[in-house]
Amino acid sequence: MTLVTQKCQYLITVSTGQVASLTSTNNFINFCATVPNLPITNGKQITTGSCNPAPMGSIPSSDSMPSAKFTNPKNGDTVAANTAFTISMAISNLETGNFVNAQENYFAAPQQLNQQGLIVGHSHVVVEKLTALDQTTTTDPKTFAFFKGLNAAASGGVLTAAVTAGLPAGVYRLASINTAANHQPVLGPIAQHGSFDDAVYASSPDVRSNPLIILTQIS
Ligand SMILES: [Cu+2]
Repeated sequence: MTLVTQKCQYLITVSTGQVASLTSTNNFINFCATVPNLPITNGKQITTGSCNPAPMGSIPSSDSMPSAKFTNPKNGDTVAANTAFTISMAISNLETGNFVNAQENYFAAPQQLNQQGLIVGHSHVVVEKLTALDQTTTTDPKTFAFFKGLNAAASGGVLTAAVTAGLPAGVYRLASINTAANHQPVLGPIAQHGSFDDAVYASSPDVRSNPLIILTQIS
């Protein structure tokens, strides 16, 4: 009942505090001309910012929205410190294994769908070190402990990434970045949807110096 009510409010009422949308008669084809302080996005990863005239592209139906769930490590798992392990993530409704040159074509083409109406793309995983599992401060996206583009197609619906050097002792957030082929985050057709990405929290304790942490984490 509550959910239905909230959904209807969202769809029907004009919420106070809404800001006016920009409007355009030509789908903003010249939008970047109105942002003269930024260079045009050119396929490179312009770290100082840019304006991208590429359209968002093809949007899947609500029955074909991607979803992902880590299968290793799972939320709350403990991983041995400084020991190789493999991240694995189940993924649905994404035609994985499609990635363009990230140095030449980053964000340079619209999202595309395959014959079945699924987004053509790939995924990435990123591991960020936290100060604690219940950290409430935001992280710095420029800093991470591990990052990997998952360029291979999923095998049996599962993507994998080898963390060959393992991770130092600590607590971490592991998150997915599910994207279209040109590395832009996937776009869905409706505002209210489940997450297209997953995030789990795992620790990599030092067995020798923190035996108590290990026992608490495992129990
Ligand atoms: Cu990518």
